[in-house]
Amino acid sequence: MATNRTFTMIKPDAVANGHIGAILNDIIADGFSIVAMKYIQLTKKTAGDFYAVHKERPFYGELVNFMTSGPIVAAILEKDNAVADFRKLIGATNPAEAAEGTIRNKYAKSIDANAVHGSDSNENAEIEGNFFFSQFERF
Ligand code: DGI
Repeated sequence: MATNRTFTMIKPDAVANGHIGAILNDIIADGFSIVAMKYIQLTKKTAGDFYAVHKERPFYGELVNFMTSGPIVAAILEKDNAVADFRKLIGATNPAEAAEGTIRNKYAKSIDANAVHGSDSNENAEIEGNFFFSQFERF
């Protein structure tokens, strides 16, 4: 399997609840290495652009409000089969349906405040990583 990259955010709920360290630990323990990382608060414009694919969904406004409600950690991660393995590590979108031991099962409370983002394809991983990081910010 080829080594590739995925993009993640530790969302405002997980940051506010003090889970940054535990989540990074789980990510590293699962074999991912950190290629880029930053601690920032999204603006409405940035969050709106990032989630533009969901613009027509009923929860779009709620999603943008939530994602701008506090700081996040954004990161690019590397591992063999990174996109699929990371989706497995974080679990289902709705934490009530996330498998035991997954990050969303352990640290998330609701479908909107679901602790972490993980890219859903190699193509989106590339687009999302480029959205947040310049070539001088990745290693
Ligand atoms: O790829 P995922 O993050 O697992 O899920 P997604 O791409 O379908 O949705 C992106 C985010 O939008 C998700 O992490 C949380 C939010 N979301 C998805 N479905 C709902 C939702 N938020 C609310 N309030 N209600 C939903 O049904």
